[in-house]
Amino acid sequence: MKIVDARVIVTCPDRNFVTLKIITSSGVYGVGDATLNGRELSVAAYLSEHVVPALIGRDASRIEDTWQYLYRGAYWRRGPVTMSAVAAVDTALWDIKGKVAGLPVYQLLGGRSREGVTVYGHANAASTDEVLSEIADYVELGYKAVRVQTGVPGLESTYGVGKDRMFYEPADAALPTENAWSTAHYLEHVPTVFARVREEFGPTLRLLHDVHHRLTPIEAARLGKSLEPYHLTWMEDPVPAELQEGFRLIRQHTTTPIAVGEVFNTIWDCRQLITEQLIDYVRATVVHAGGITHLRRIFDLAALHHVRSGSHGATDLSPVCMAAALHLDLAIPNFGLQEYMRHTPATDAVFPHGYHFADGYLHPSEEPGLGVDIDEEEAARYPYRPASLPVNRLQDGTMHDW
Ligand code: GCO
Ligand code: MG
Repeated sequence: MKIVDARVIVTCPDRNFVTLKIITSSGVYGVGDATLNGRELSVAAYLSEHVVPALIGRDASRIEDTWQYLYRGAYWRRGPVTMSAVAAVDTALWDIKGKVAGLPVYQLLGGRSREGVTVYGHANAASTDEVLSEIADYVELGYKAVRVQTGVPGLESTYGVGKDRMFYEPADAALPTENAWSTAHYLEHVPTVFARVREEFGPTLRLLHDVHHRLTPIEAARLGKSLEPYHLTWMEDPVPAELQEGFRLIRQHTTTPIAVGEVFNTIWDCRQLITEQLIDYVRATVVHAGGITHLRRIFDLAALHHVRSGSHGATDLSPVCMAAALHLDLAIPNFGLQEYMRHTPATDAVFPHGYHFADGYLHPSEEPGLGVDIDEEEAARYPYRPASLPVNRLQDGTMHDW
């Protein structure tokens, strides 16, 4: 079964997505997500200029060998553009393998290790009062875990606060919008929010918070300590993760669990964090970390060191990535939690899928393969629109991490 064609499909049903569709000589095809928020066309070009020509004529059943060819075979390897392209090929080949075998992909990964995949939703609001009512909506829908973000008094705009109730899309303009940031205001405010949330919802609802790389290790240590009474499931991305040993300092000071990794692309990006047990959850994803093959390798390393999975699942990861993530989440022994932001109806129509939400859990499709497709006619109705993620400045104008 040879690869006879591969198409890169860019579409914007409310936001941009890049999808790779690989077609084989037997007529069976597979899909893979290649979306990199705000940098979509760079992955599309990497795929169509450098990867697709090398795929034609290859044996579609050789997933590992194709992965090694695209990773080791590229002198300029790693990085988000390259690894999202490799991921798309890998995911599409797993989809094909499942379809040929007549089995859902999780069966090829060893079968289910649990009954469903616990997911968390996003409660984002300008004020604490509003966020409490959003959390109540999620609880009503059956969610067992909620990420909580609010505006910070004294700051006009804050990361994670959507314009729309129950939906949030950070890539909000063709060129980056600018947000303002004050660590002092933020550190004072966040513990007051979680105190109210625990008071209102009691001790068992799982709560999470995303710091979005904005603190230094000692500031993050202070935040972690001040959140200890509210026993969060995790404090996410407390500091930029380039300096992995920086996490030792946070660890020495707080028992608040730490989740990191949505911007990681390879096992090398998280090796030290995992092997030194500096984090509790690794948030790498199928699309940005080299596909099912490589993410499985990361999770296996994590399992040896008491680190669980907590994959990124924002709306910029397409339903194709979400479908793939769910198969892996269901199979691995060290699953932790899966982010699930819910796509819009237009996105769902472009990507028909069989996974579904029930009572706080997502369940992958039982169809052979990934159980997700792309409707190319529907996709063609939504041409690409440039959209960028914001940038962040301190109140004196200094550029800060977003
Ligand atoms: C999350 C993320 C998102 C990112 C977005 C960037 O935890 O879901 O931090 O909110 O900002 O996915 O593309
Ligand atoms: Mg995040």
